Formats: sequence, structure tokens, C-alpha cells
Amino acid sequence: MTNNVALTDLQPHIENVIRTHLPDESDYPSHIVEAMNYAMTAGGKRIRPTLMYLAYKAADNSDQNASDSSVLEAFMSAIEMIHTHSLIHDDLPALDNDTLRRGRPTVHVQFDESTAILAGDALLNYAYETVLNSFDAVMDSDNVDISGNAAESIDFGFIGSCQKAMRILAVKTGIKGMLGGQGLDVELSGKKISNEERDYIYEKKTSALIEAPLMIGATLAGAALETVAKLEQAGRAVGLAFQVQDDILDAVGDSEKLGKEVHQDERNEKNTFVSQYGIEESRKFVKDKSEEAVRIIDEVLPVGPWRDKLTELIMMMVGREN
Ligand code: GRG
Repeated sequence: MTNNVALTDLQPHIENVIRTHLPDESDYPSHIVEAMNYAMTAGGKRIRPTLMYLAYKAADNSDQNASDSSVLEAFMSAIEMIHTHSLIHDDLPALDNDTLRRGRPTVHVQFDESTAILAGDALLNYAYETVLNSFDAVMDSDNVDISGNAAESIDFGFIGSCQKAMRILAVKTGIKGMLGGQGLDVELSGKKISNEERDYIYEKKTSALIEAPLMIGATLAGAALETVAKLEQAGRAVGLAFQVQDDILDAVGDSEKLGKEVHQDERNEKNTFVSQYGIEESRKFVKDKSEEAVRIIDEVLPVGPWRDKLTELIMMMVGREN
């Protein structure tokens, strides 16, 4: 893909990457694979895989990793699978009890509750299976000769990057990340929470899944650890802005445009940034946090069209109406 494409022109490529990694329904007798693909093809914005792709492109100034795109593409698909699993489970009656998602009936409404639980679990597992499968070509034991010496084609630096990227994926989506934030959010629902608790929930539940693709993209491109750490900070700021924008849309947005129900936070007695500070202060927070993220990105990534596209995507994310 050349580097002078518009952000919207990237979407078919990202969509194609995701769809080619989905399980083939005809290979499985059970309904859960159909439910996985129903959720995965329901028209999500594909923000996280796009962030990963752009971070990879923007952090790579050598073009030498073009041959490693199968690993990148597996990670792009995996992050979207984990995100979609979180949405399926978040919509369940035991959690938010939502009936509409991405403009369609939620998975438990379209299928049934047990299918939705299993399809969510299956997507989470399939994400890791997809990434591990992509490692085969990189770490193929056939590339090691019988004396145990690695053939020249083995790129140990890249194997190290794959391992680091896998750790980022697991940690940012697990109990120190998205699941940890969601756990506290559910536990404190309907209770008065402190600012620290709200920040923890927002940083873990939402920011972690924005930090991960930026960090993974840069890691696979061979970026220095300091660059990856800075992108984590940028992802945190974008995630906070994105979540507060989500709160604003829940309070004043349009259900049809959003493809999901609104006023859910009020219904679920959620203590949000909006309920505490009001719409105007929340809009200011979104602006400040997104500007902070763009400042960090400008500081650590080389000037170029991919960096411009990355900041363009961030500004779209925080200015979104759906
Ligand atoms: C239940 C395992 C589990 C985790 C739940 C991420 C999450 C944690 C719940 C989803 C609901 C929610 C409010 C998440 C906050 C982040 C957010 C605004 C998600 C929606 O992301 P978009 O706008 O959705 O990228 P699409 O559908 O476009 O992919």
C-alpha cells in the first residue's frame, strides 16, 4: 500500500484483513461461529486495527518489514476480535443489557444468551490462536539447520518484537487492563465513586484498548522502547478523550446515528465524567486530551504522511458522532 492514500481509502484494506482472518463457518457444526462472524461483520468502525496499522507504518522508516505484514495483520484482526468480544459480553443482560449494537440486534437478542456468552469467549480465544498461527512462518523450525544453527532467514530481532507485542496484547486486555477496568466499573455501578476510581475505570476499560494497538504497531515496526512508552501515554490520553466523548454521545447523541441505545449511563446509574462535570466541561476535556495525544505523537514519531494519518484518525475518533 503506497503512503499517499487518504484515511478513508485505507478502510477496504483494513476490512479485508479482518475478514480474511475470520473462522470459516462451514468448518464448524455449532452456532457460535456464526454468532462470532455476525458480531465481527456488523459494521464496527475498525478504529483499533487502523490505529495499529498506522502506528506500524508511521514508526517504520526503513520499509524493511514489508515481508512481516502477516504478523501485523494477525494482530490487527486479534485486537478487533478482543474488542468485539468485550462488546458482546458488555451487552449481555447481566451487564448493560443492551439490545442494539452497531445498528443491529445484539448477539444475545439475535441468537440467545448462552450463544452470546460462548461466541464472546470463542472470539477472545480465537484472537490468540490467530496471532500464534501467524508466528509459525517467522519461527518455523524448518529454518533451523540440523546442527541447531539458525538459518540466516530467521530474524531474531523480529521474534523478540512478536513476543513483546503478544505480551502487550495480553496485559492490556486482561486484569491489569480492559477487564480490570470493566470489573471495577460493574462493581461500583450505582454507587458514588471517587475521581480516582473513575479515572482508573476509564484508563483501564477504554484507554488500554487504544494504547495496545499503538504500542503493538510500533513494536512490530522495531521502534525503541522509549517510543513505545510514549505511545502508551498518547493512547491513554486518546482513550480518555474517546470515553468522555462516548459519555457525551450517550447523554446527548442520536440512537440512530450511533447504532445503539442512548441514555444507558443514566439507566445503569453510571457515575460518568459527564454526570459529574456536565457537557461543556466534558467537551473541553476531550479537546485538551486529544491535543495532548497529538503533541506526544508529533514528538516521538518521524514527520511523514503516516503520522499525519494517525493524528487525523485520532481527531476523527474524538470528534465522532457515532
Ligand atoms: C465485558 C469483557 C468485557 C469488557 C467490557 C470495552 C468494554 C469493557 C465494554 C464496551 C462498552 C464500552 C462503553 C466501552 C468503552 C469504549 C467504547 C466507547 C467502545 C466502543 O468502541 P467503538 O466506538 O465501537 O470503536 P465500534 O462498534 O465502532 O467498534
